Amino acid sequence: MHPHATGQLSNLLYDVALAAKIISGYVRSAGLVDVLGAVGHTNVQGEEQQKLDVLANEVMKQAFGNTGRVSIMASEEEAEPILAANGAVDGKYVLLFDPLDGSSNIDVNVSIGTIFSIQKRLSEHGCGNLVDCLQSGRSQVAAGYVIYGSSTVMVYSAGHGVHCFTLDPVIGEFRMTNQNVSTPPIGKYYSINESNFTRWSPGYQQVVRYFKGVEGEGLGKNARYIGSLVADFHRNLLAGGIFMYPADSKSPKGKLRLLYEASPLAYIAEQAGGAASDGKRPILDIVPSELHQRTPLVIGSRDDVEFVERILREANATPE
Ligand code: AHM
Ligand code: MG
Repeated sequence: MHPHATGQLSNLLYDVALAAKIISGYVRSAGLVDVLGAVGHTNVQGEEQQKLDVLANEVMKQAFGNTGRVSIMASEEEAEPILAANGAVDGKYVLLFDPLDGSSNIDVNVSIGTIFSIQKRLSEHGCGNLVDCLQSGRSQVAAGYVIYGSSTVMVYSAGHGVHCFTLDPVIGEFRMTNQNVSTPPIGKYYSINESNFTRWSPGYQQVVRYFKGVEGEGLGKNARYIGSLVADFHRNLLAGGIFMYPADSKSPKGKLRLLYEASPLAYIAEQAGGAASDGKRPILDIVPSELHQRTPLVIGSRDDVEFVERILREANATPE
């Protein structure tokens, strides 16, 4: 498919796999060694950092920073972009990541994950800058996540379908366990933090009433909410379903981050035949203006996402 390929992107994906194995090792030994609990300060998002957040962030920086393949990185845990090898390399890729997503689940043995997004650097040479990080999700060259669940699974797409690899602990390597994943067009699950119900717009409240089956006909779905985006997304990807984190009166721009969470998962969703929206437009079409930009997120089975967009449109068109 790519006769002029240099192999750098493939190697970058191997770097992801290496980082995933190291982080998985820490996660699997949590409780046995001193990696649980908070570090005692907050990150750029104003959220309390956990020891594993910090460890995973360091692992990611070390796994990619000296390879020569990446010139600049950005992490959900750091305020500013991170220059690879202190700016000494001009690798052609940009890496954006959430080193350990689902912080609130770390200490209680619930699935957590690492999310990554790979873009090509815009400038030909040099060490990369903020502009390289602020590209729309549509221009990602690869993206994916690793879920530390009942097994460790790496899911990625480089624009030709979605593929899953399970870490075989016996040989210490990822083995392909699911090729060309296709998500059902209509799902059986809906996933949303319903404790925010009174903070949502009437449109989202309506959507959830339909999904609960208290209004509308035959739309009732089963509720599943883990509180780890990667885990909620992964279940819905395989079984069919929709995950929503709307803007609300507490988080008027939404809670989840465009570059480290929404965009990479939107890329996977679309590659698997699903969809991802901020309620009005595809997540992948949003051109970010800030590194830590937040967005509402509606993601999963294609028809379910379209349904939500329609209900929101109709609710907005209805005079108060
Ligand atoms: P984090 O990146 O600090 O872990 O926060 C993101 C997480 C997502 O994994 C999850 O979907 C969401 O926050 C859950 O939020 P809430 O507890 O408000 O339902
Ligand atoms: Mg996160």
